[in-house]
Amino acid sequence: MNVSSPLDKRPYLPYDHRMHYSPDNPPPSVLHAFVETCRRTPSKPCLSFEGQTYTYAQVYGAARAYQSYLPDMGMLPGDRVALYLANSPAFLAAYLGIWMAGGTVVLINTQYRQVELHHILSDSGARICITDANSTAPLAPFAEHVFVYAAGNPDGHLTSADDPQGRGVRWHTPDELPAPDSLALLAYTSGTTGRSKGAMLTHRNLAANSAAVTTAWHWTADDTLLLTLPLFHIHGLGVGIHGTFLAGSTVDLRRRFDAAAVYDTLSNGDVTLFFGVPTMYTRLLAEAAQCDPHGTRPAPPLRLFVSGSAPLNPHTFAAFEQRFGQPILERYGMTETGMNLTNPYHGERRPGTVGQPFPGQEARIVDIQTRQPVPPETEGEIQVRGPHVFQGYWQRPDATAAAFDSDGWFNTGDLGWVSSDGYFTIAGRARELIITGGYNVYPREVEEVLLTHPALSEAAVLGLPDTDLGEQVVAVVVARTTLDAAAQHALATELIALCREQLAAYKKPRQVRFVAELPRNALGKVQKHLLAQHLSSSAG
Ligand code: MLC
Ligand code: AMP
Repeated sequence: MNVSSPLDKRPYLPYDHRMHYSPDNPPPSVLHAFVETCRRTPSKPCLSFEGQTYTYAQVYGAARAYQSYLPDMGMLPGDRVALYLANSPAFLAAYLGIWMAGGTVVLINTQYRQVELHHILSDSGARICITDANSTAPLAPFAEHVFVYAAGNPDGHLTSADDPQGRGVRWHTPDELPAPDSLALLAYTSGTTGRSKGAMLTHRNLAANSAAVTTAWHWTADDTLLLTLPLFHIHGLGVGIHGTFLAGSTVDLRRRFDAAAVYDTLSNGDVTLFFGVPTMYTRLLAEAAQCDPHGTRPAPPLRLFVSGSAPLNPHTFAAFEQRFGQPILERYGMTETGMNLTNPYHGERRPGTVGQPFPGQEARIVDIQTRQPVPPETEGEIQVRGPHVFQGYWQRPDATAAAFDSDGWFNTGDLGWVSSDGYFTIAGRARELIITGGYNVYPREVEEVLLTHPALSEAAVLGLPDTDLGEQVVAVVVARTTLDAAAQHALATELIALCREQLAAYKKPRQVRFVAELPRNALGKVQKHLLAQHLSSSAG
């Protein structure tokens, strides 16, 4: 699809220096918005992390250092540069620095291991991978193909954090920053074939989405976001960080989610926004019940709680409202599109639904077979369209063509329906996908690893309901020989360890069940719904 080269000086509309971005007036890029905030309010706190606060000028300075250094590492404008970094100030500096140098960021989950790393590094063609001192080991096998650079301080803090006021800084001018239609991100999203695909998002896509999100949620420079989501996925990065930069606000960034620490921070009144996956909300409720069994403490004084990445159980919604004094705002998004649908900021937040299109975007339901729009209350596939939708899959014209219809609607692969008053409900998935604690697992990828074990003849992976994670990964396997209970137990342990070694740890099966054969339909396809029914009725 049409992705221009970086820094190509293509003309674009001048952006509004008053910084009231909106879907009608998005910045050319998130980087433009960031630099504009730096220029206007250099000494404003941008980021706090483990006891240290960094101003916008300090983050800018650290990003600029990457911009200068990357060419010394051999980077050329237009290169893809991989980030394999945990949440830290260094992540943000490297991220912005790659953009300043005209590069495309390739996001990699730090839990990824050999199978995923091999695929993403070779598919993206990244020649440089920025990591931290703690994460270099899994990259060792790839050191011949990518230049592995361990960023700054081992603890992820910024090394060049002098000049908090940004005195003496010459800020980038807008025309020194990437062109809106150049490629900002390659975000890998697991594919139905087991091979993940790089979703190509331009600077324009990201800026448009963030302008819609900040407008819909009334996000302003006065906000402080508590962010515990990982930055290598679109929820933490595209919603949390890009929104912070567009609004010119502050982020309290954590290395990871810790229910006790989050509950504590929410209660002390220093933050105004919290974004999480449903598992975080169920864990926060459990934490509140433990710390305040009678519910006598005042509700945390936050402005907004947002949930997404997986379905929020209406019971969790109700329990949270009762305990925390406000309804969670549920929204729906995807790596390929950023955020698509949202419950309203003002107005009814309807449990079990994901609300309506963000401003400046469209969404509709089409019949699975005919691909024609269906009336309200009728189930079909959700399609979305707008300036936030990605440009296609990296070097996968086949997959790109299949993802869009001739009018430019993107097929999300999610099933749902819309009420007569315009609220969308997600009813299921057209593709095989397990969502566990907000992370996506494609069964095929796990099955392929399981089947490398010589003791197995067949394997099927599926998701079963889980009170903490929403769904848990379960493997159903057929052994080549009959095994007694002890041998089954030993093999199950081996299989889990095999997946743990080859794949991200959250993809490993939590249970392995042995069956004599897998149920198949007349075409030979494994009938996973029958397996799920069977396992649910014989749980244990
Ligand atoms: C961690 N583990 C998981 C898991 N997270 N297993 C299954 N599902 C998960 N989600 C495993 C670890 O690998 C580890 O395995 C063990 O559980 C304990 O790890 P942990 O680090 O203590 O986990 P914890 O901190 O409890 O993490 C749970 C969590 C986390 C919910 C906080 O999973 C999380 O941050 N999820 C958010 C994911 C996210 O950002 N998704 C957005 C994608 S973008 P072992 O073997 O080491 O013991 C998207 C678009 C959109 O979806 O709409 O937003
Ligand atoms: P990813 O590919 O990691 O970007 O995950 C995107 C998928 O997460 C979507 O296609 C949905 O299946 C799911 N998802 C995101 N938000 C929600 C939500 N609020 N409710 C249900 N599913 C969601």
